[in-house]
Amino acid sequence: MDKKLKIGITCYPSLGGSGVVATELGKLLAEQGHQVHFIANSIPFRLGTFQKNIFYHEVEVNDYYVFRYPPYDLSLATKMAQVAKSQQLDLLHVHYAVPHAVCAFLAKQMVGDGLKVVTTLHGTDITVLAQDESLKDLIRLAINESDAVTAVSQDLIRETVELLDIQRPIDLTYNFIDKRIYYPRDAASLRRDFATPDEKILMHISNFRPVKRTQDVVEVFRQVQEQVPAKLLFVGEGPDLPKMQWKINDLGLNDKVHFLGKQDDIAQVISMADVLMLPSEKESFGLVALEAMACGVPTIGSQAGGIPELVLHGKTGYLSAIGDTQSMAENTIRLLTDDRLAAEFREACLQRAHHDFCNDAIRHEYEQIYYRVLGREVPNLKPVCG
Ligand code: GMT
Repeated sequence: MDKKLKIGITCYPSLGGSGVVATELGKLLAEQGHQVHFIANSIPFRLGTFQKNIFYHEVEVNDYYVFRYPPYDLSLATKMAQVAKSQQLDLLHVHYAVPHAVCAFLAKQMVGDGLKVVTTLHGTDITVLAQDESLKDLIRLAINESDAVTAVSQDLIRETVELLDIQRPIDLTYNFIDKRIYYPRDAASLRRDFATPDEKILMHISNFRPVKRTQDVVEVFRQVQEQVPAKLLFVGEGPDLPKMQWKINDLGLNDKVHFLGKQDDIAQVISMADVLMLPSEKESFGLVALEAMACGVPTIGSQAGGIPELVLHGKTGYLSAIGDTQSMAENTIRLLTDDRLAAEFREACLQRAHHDFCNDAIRHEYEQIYYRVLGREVPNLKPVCG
């Protein structure tokens, strides 16, 4: 019997942690010989070059003139059902509850019970959207009707259960990094473009939404650079960018802050940093902290959501209460002024990222869930984590 699966994956294809995880997972599954069909409104940005076993199906939206809002969700659900039928998919794995889990539920109604649905919750689909009364009941329905539900941290499972009064089991599947991509890169020459040899580099990478508290990054940096020669590098783009630029201007820090915009090769960029700043208000996991960890860079962050499950306080970074910029600045200064401590943290980061969040192990966990919902025996797919 052929034990390889045919899997449909839907995610947000543009910048964002959930899209990154979904795409990287799809690539790993394809490497294992599974057939992976991405169903989305554009090609996921991390998909990269051609890879065997990966297919892409674009959703086209009907923009008939009577529609004030073209019904993307309905077109997506229909496309999922069409692809499921034409490609004989075993299951749909949807990332982010709104609208993807709801669309998968509709697709299953069109295709029949043979099509299984696995939903992965990533964070704001629960922590923000499930608090919205206009969406709450729909999200609960989609979660309850999925054949399996996974979440990227214990904290997100807890919050899902509490906010939506969910009784069904939710599997914990942490995010992962691909060690073939995320390892400390030689960044010496790149570093020289931004900092002198005696200056340290603080970095923040995000989509600059209010939950990221980018103002805190600036405030921490203001305090740090008074005591340690340092530069601050921002990577990404988003709505809070103008506010930050004003603040940096007001503080007279223009010469010490660089904006790199969106970047593809995050491993190369992160390898320039001495610390990563993640002072978020909400963060179900904090994929960027894992990417930094895998490149040997510790995180200075908040205790929000799932961050403490990833960043070990005092070992692979330091965590403070949300908004406590003074404590974050003190911790940053401690790390930046003690070379032995910094070396210990770097080693602990590499060990933890490459052992505890290894791509093969997490891919295997997802495969076990797939075979379970299909009622099939799990083939022996032993993960290889070094
Ligand atoms: O954090 C973002 O703004 C993007 C967001 C997303 O939906 O892509 O990230 C969420 O999913 C990531 C991957 O699982 C997690 O690492 C992030 O912590 C989570 N973001 C929040 O919870 C705010």
